[in-house]
Amino acid sequence: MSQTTAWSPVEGTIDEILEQVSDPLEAMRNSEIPCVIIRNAFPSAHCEALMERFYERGHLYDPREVGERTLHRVDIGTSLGKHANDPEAFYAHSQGTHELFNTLFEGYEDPVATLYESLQRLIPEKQVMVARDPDGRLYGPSIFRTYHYGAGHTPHYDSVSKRSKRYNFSVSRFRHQYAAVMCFQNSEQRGDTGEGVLYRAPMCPDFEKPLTEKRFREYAEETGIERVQVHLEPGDLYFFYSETIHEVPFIEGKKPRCVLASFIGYSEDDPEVYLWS
Ligand SMILES: O=C(O)CCC(=O)C(=O)O
Ligand SMILES: [Fe+2]
Repeated sequence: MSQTTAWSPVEGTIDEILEQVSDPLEAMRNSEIPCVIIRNAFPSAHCEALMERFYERGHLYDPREVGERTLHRVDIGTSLGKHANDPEAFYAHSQGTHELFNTLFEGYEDPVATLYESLQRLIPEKQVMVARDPDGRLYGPSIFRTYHYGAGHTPHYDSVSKRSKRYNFSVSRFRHQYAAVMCFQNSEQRGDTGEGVLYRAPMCPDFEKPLTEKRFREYAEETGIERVQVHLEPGDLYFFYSETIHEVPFIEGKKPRCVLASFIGYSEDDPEVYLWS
């Protein structure tokens, strides 16, 4: 990669991406590129139809109109972060997600399979699989996350081992963590809001203070850290190094943003690559 190239996503079909960068995961880890975007990885018409199905079957709803009527992210799937303190409940919930996903996509292509197969094609030398514990119990494979008005993520990084220190989970064995995110529905886009932002900032101790003080965005501006916003259409799938600082500026407008997302555990010298959510 030439040093003079702007820090911008490598995108296109999987073949087009691999022509430009032979080891995309390494290029992301080294901050040579922010992410790869597989355009039209999944049919956008299937995203729309599945979104309707999620509402019809009650998996998706406006959190301000249901239950406690408080704003929160609506998830379809299992989140390790939410269940980490209760591994038994986590594996039981994960099993429920596998059962749900077995029938949820009937009549359409399976977006979780698309996500896994796409990663497998990017790293053909590895075995891409659902994360599992030593007894074979599976983690949730992927999760639909729906962000309504006011929801998002402030700048952060994700690492089960380095940040969350969840050494009791098998995924902590991997040296690196990535994320795969497929757009299912965009919010009304207003400038800066509603779509993911990546900073050219693999986590380092200097960032702790601005992150905890919730002023990383200002810090990045002051110190000249590059940032890119990732513009996606339904069916586009992007991969990034989740140990680099990233955010999802809070959603505006009536229409929620919905994505399908998995984390990825990867080590250079480990033939297996685990995915979970
Ligand atoms: O939804 C996104 O674009 C990124 C969400 C996020 O922070 C993650 O997957 O780690
Ligand atoms: Fe994240």
